[in-house]
Amino acid sequence: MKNIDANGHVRGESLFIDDILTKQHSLHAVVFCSDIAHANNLSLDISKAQELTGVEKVIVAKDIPGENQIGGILLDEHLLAEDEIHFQGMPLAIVVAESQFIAKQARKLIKVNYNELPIITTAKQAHIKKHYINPARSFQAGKVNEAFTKCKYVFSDETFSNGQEHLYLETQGAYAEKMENGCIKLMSSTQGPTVVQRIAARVLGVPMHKIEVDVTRLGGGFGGKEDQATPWACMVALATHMLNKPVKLVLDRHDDLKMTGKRHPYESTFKIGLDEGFKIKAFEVEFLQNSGAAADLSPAIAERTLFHATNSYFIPNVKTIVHSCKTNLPPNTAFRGFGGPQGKYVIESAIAKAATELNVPAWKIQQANLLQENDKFYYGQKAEKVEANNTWIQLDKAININQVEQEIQAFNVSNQQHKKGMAVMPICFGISFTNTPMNHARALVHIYQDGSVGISTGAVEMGQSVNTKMLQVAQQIFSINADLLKLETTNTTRVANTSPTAASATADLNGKALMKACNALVKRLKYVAAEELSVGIDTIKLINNWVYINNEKTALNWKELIFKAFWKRICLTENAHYATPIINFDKGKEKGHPFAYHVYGTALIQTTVDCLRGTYQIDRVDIVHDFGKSMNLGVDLGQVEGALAQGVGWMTMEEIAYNDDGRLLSNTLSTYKIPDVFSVAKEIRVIPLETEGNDMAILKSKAVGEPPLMYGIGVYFALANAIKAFNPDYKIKFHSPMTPEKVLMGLYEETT
Ligand code: MTE
Ligand code: LUZ
Ligand code: MOS
Repeated sequence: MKNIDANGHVRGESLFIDDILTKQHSLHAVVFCSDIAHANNLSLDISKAQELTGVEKVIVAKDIPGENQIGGILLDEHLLAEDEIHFQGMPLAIVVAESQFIAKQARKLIKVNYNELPIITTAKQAHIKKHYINPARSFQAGKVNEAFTKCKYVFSDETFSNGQEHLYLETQGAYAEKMENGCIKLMSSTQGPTVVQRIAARVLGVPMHKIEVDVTRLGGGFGGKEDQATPWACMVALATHMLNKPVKLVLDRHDDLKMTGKRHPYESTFKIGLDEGFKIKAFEVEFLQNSGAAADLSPAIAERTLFHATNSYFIPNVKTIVHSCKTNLPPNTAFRGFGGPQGKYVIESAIAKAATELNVPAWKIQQANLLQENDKFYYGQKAEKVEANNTWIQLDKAININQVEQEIQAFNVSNQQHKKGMAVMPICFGISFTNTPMNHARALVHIYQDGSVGISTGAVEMGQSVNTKMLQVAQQIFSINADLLKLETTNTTRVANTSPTAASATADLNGKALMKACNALVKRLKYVAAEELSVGIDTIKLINNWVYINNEKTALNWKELIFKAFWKRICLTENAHYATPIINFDKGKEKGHPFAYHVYGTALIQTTVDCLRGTYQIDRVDIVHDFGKSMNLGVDLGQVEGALAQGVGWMTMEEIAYNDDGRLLSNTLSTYKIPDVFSVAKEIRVIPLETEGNDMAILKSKAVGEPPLMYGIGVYFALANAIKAFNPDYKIKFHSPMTPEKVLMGLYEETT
């Protein structure tokens, strides 16, 4: 099935927040934010702004009727600053006016006074001062210290991976309308409608039933709207509540870049120990997560970093610890991979370090340590249906790794200005929210009396085509034409208490709930058909819009069956609930079975560096990816390619820069470079691994949203290898992104 949004998107007819036709008397809000990163004794003079013609109100913290608190995991974040400012871009006031233009004019008239305080911008500075969000988490297995003493080789080093801007095409935004009895309807570009509902209710001091959240679709989220769509929705809710008029707030790109958190930068130190056969026997890491000024989702992200610290490898003795370091940056947040990429970057750096020191190709160490069936992950889960080796072997069959290496060596011998480098990148990513209680979903299905169907789930469409997948699930079970099916908006009054669309698990969770609802309806309809046709219920089948008795088509079709059922007063609506079975995790012991299953894959990346300029290109990426039995290969290939491009951007060119004052320097698209069509790989080949699939995945089609981003990590090491081919003095530094500037310096660095 084609992506059901394709036509609307191409024709520009799909609706996003800024496309909603505002009602008469609608107002427009802009956010006045802090220009400095840390201060107290804040006072605002809003009088000049209030006086400007067309301004309805300048809203500040003391206007909030409920709690000025938007924290999710920890209650540590104000919607609007009270006495203290914690980061540059922190919202201080909301200006509401007849037009966005007037609101922006008024914003310039606000005067602010404060007492500036010293700031912290890096995780390491915070760590030294023991400035943390919450207590550290540590996982371990085996006996690490003892194991290191027995290792033939032990290496250690430091790594840094930078943040990443989500750069969803649609910036953050929301629109609020006041309904009767003090109720508010919010249209929000959020991955978490229930998060928005819960926090908006808290801010207004009303029960959740007074807030309805409706989401049509997002122009991209990538994790950036899992938690951080909430403040803007709360702001319009607040403004509507106070002013009794509809209010719209859509951040312009500059405000969005400045005010929102990003992927967490990590500074880490590792120690890796190997035996003479290059088996990794011990691994130890200390992760310093730069969490920013408030918790947001940082503790959960830190946890997933620990889960993925060993990537696709089996290591018997492991000890990891993560500190969520509190700094004066905007609170960093979920971003595709959710701390997993940061964890994997470190183990891959450790392997690259060992490979350099031992003068063997890294891929030989990688291959020697791949996870095998029934190995235990170091957090206790037994590895089942492991595809680490399979994807590696299939890749090697499709493109002989050894041969590629030799061709590259031959090329490098005979070329001076250009050098090539390759790297293999295996991935292993756990599917489920690591917080077990979040793994549930619901679906609501109405069959209307004319036979058409309306489907509601808790899934939010954000480009990943989850709506198409939901439609496919229903179509398969009802066995009717797709044009009879419609995906409704995601709305908290139809499907309540939802987990956000995240963790790549949305299609699994909501799809399974939808499947249950559809199956229950089919059972009811079969009963009607059996009665109508005077046969046993077990003989009835619904196939391609028709009722069959065993394999014989009857004269009864879907529409007539529905109409008959309606007149028989049969309920044509069903609501179903799904909660992932089996999973559990004991946070006391830090052991358990947190994931429904894992997604595997292996990529081979080839790059060429221009050794005069430091510029480079990715020649090709070959991937064998474990889709299970993909229910929509077009969609899933799109996810792999998009995620790869995003991973490549993170590892090569996207350079978030804050100055010592905590001011974002990369605050425009001229100073923050993301991959375009010229910088993605010249050739990408994605080969689906042939497997039986996994019953915990929807229709055996494995989750695909986040895992392939981590193939991009291989590009860092492929480039480092190309530099090494030109400059034998080059010492690989594990400091991403590998920008052309860094490549150039590496090409010409000398041993000191
Ligand atoms: N694909 C598109 N086009 N746009 C997005 O915002 N978000 C990614 C991924 N793919 C995203 C995307 C992230 S971060 C996640 S968690 C998953 O989609 C969420 O959707 P799923 O659970 O349906 O895979
Ligand atoms: N969000 C979350 C996530 O709340 N928990 C998770 O485990 C997770 N994993 C990936 C992406 N978002
Ligand atoms: Mo994705 S980081 O789980 O929104």
